[in-house]
Amino acid sequence: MWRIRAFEERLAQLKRADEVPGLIHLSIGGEAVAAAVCGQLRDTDVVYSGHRPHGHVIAKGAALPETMAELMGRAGGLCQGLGGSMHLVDTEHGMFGATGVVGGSLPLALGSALAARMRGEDAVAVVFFGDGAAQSGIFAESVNIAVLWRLPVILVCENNGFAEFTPRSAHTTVERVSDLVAPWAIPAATVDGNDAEAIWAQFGEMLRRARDGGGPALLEALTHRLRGHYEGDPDRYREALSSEEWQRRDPIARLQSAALARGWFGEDEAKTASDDAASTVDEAVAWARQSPPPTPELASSVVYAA
Ligand SMILES: Cc1ncc(C[n+]2csc(CCOP(=O)(O)OP(=O)(O)O)c2C)c(N)n1
Ligand SMILES: [Mg+2]
Repeated sequence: MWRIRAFEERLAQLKRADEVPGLIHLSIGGEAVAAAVCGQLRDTDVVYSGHRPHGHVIAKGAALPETMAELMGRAGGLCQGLGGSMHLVDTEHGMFGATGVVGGSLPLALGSALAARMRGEDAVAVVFFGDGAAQSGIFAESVNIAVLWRLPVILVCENNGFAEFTPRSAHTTVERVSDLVAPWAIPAATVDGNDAEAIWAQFGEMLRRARDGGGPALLEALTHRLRGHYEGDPDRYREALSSEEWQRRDPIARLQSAALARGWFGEDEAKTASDDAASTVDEAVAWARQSPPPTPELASSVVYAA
């Protein structure tokens, strides 16, 4: 969570300095979901994401230098600089893809789950999507097939209450995304998405079940995006959180104080770990900056024309 936070805070600065091309959507405030879900997965488990993918990619184990280089459009990036923020892929660590097509990853995760089943492997596929994506038709179609074929796939909805600039109440009268799967009677739960331990426990149960052939599940994590929809969004459509409220909700501060209270680590170790996260990000930026942009030859080598 520290690494994701440090990475994205740095990314916001780089965006303002015009060192990062294209739109970027940050997950600052929602790190607990990525960490508590991906922290329980193996490299052979597959993850899909959407347009807010950085936390998922980092939590799934992608190297920070290559991830940063991809965001900066450099040839050393995860996708040789040809993808950028919304197309981060790292198959070595089971990060099979992000997409700017809202809801577009849902059926892809079903495909990976089906592939694992056909190969006789116990791998599980996980797809992260937003409350807005849950409003697309492909959501219901995907749940239907996942249940019908009892696929090892877990749908993780990060419900931050907004789709771009529109609150959920303007899209639907159904408050909880977890209620949307009621007709299929699969395990579905809503948890506090800023409580890493609660997510860990709930997701862990769903993961064990899916790995053992129990089929799909849906986890809804209620969270909050601290930044605008995209970096540069004037964010005038919602009230800003007070700093006290943010302190109360901040998933990192919450887990850290729980960990300190239980003696998992001391203040000094916490400070060292958070400083280490910041210096790892500094190194990633330095590495990305020395990586050249993709050549026209590279770009044309990956274009297919019939
Ligand atoms: C198919 C499709 N329709 C519309 C858009 C425009 N769009 C980009 S982000 C977004 C909102 C997504 O909301 P949500 O799924 O809740 O994710 P969040 O941004 O809140 O993380 C929309 C509608 C898109 N990218 N793709
Ligand atoms: Mg949303």
